[in-house]
Amino acid sequence: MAPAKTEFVPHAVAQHRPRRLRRMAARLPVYVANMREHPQWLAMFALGRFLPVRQALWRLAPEGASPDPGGSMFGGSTVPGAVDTLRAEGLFTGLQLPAPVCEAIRRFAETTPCFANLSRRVEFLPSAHGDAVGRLGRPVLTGHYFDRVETCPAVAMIRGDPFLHAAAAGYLGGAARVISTRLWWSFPANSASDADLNLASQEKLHFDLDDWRALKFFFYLTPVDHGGGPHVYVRRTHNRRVARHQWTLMVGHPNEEVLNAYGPENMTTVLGGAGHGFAVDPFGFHMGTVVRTAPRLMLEVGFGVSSVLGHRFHGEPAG
Ligand SMILES: O=C(O)CCC(=O)C(=O)O
Repeated sequence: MAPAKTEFVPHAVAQHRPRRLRRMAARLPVYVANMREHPQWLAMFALGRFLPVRQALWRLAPEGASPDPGGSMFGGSTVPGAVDTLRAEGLFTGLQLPAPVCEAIRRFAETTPCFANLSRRVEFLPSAHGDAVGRLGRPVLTGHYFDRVETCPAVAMIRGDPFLHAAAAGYLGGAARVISTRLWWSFPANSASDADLNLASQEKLHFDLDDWRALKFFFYLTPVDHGGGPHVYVRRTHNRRVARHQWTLMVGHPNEEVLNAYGPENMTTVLGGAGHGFAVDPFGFHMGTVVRTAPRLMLEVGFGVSSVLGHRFHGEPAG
């Protein structure tokens, strides 16, 4: 199994209020679309950031059965162990994809065009990243597959894996269901602007408000070291929240402010070889980081508890 190292890395990217407002403005079309399609989303978006509300709903959640499932591709981890770690830390590392499954997704991604910077305007093969930058005229930090991921059988196998479903039911309760499947590249970028970083969710600590309760499984399909754009998670922030991070419309907050509030010792950088998987409660503060070396290929399988909220199932923003 590829070792998952966790360690503290300082991130001193200061954010200022006008930038935060710009970030919010950039997300506005998605918020409006969510509200139109699913008016219930507004209640979750407005109230889901308040810890007492979340905790009350958590207490009311139906128990989920979480026996250790047979037939999983993930040996070596027990469901109760994963659920206990998630409850305590908000982060569980230590899953490993079988090499052929990891290879199959990587081959799919290398031979299927992806879309630049979350927009369908420019599509390109990952080997032609430089060409995409030229066509777009600005840095291309990410390449998403959106619904094209549905044509990759190995992704469907992971999404259906009994371990993921049992761990999600154990953590979220009986209503747990898949609410997202995303596959994307993060590419090296030396001159990314603040707006580029915001769009790519890189270098900016934030929490997600996808559902009243949610859980995301991430898998690195390429090896990720310090230069490879590792995921960063601030442990225990899934159930701790200072008032300032509840009484605000912002989901992103300056990195230094978050570290001061919750302790730099809780900031964890997830490193791992190809196939390394981990689970996070995305209400905890987290972020991607800029890739400095080789492109990172990442798979996300997200679980939530509501069937009626406006989920962007493949990560595509509202048009
Ligand atoms: O790219 C990553 O590691 C993190 C992605 C992220 O922040 C998110 O899914 O909200």
